[in-house]
Amino acid sequence: MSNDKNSRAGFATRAIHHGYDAYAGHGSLNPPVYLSSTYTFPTVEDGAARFAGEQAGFVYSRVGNPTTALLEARLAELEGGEAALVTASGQGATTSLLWTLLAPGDEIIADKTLYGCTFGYLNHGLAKFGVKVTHVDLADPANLDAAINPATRVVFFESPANPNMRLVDIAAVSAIARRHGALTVVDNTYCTPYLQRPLELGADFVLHSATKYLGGHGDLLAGAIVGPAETLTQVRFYGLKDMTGAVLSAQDAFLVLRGLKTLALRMDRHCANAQGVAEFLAAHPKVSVVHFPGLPGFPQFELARRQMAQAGGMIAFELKDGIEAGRRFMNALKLFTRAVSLGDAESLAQHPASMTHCFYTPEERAEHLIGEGLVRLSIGLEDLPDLLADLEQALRAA
Ligand code: 4LM
Repeated sequence: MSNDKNSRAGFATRAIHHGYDAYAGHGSLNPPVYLSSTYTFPTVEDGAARFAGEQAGFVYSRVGNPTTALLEARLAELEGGEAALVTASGQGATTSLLWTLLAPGDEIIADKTLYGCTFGYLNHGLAKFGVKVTHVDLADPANLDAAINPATRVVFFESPANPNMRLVDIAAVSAIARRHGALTVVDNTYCTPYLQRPLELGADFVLHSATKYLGGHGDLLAGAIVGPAETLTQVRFYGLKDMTGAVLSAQDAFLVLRGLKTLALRMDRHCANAQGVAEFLAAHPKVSVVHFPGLPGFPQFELARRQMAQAGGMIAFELKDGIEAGRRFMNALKLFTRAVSLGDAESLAQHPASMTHCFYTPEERAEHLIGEGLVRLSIGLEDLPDLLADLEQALRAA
């Protein structure tokens, strides 16, 4: 299928076909996995021309590989971006991009709530190298207007935020950042491009932990950055090649490509199951609060409807009897698996304050709106009645 046809096709079709022409090779239905670290040059002059960027072709897999290049083309297409760059993990995507965009003396304004290791990298990594890190509650775009200044080079956030599900109005925040000459970076891991496309709303870069929904099976680590081709070339040759070396293997790129084939199907099921679980929890007498964008009582319900195609597969909630009840509940689960990560076929439960967000101090968690009693669920692909039965028995034990 040619790329011309693909660009007019629907999301699922492009997730399965974009960028690959089986007839151009041996007719292999699946793309080949190029297990090669290095590439041969017909002559020394050809090698020099490839290194100089004057001749198309690969030189070394730390800067490019045909299998990872196919995944990059497909992700750029799905996010509606000019180009993409894949990395060995989501963390590798964040660090490779920000090491490239920021220099000492610059400021990054990040949302209050971020995945724990992103918070760690900003505050214990970037901050050590002369980059000013300022956290602002971006749920209200007016806060950005008040904080942004000539030193602000990057505005960074997740929507929904991990783990408390707060949303950021991507269009409003990107417009303010652009007006002040700052770049907007959105971590779109929770949504995937099937549910939300930040570049179409005005963001400059999208990040992913492809470990999660894009891979979809809990069997790999991967990351991706999507954005303007020129800057991503700089990220490839500086942030990735020199600074982090966080290069994705061809084998794992193949697995992400395989995951993408079922992304639309899986997301529909994750979302339907999560809606059912969220409604069940919201009606349960032992539950004090459910954070899920698909509930009419969610404080940013209208923004969710505007910005997300569906409410996603992630839920956070708290029990009326607090953190100890939350522990009893989690230990009583039989079908839900106690594990971090998200976006897998299996439903997962974890306690952010002691797991994914233990890199914040207790004071920082309070300041950054991460409740000590919060329980996070990644709703999988099982049968909804089985999930509800497990939650019911675990809540009885809580
Ligand atoms: C977790 N998350 O939450 P790698 N961005 C977001 C994430 O949730 C994560 C990363 C980046 C979890 C991992 C244990 C919004 C990770 C980092 O893990 O480096 O692929 O992605 O449970």
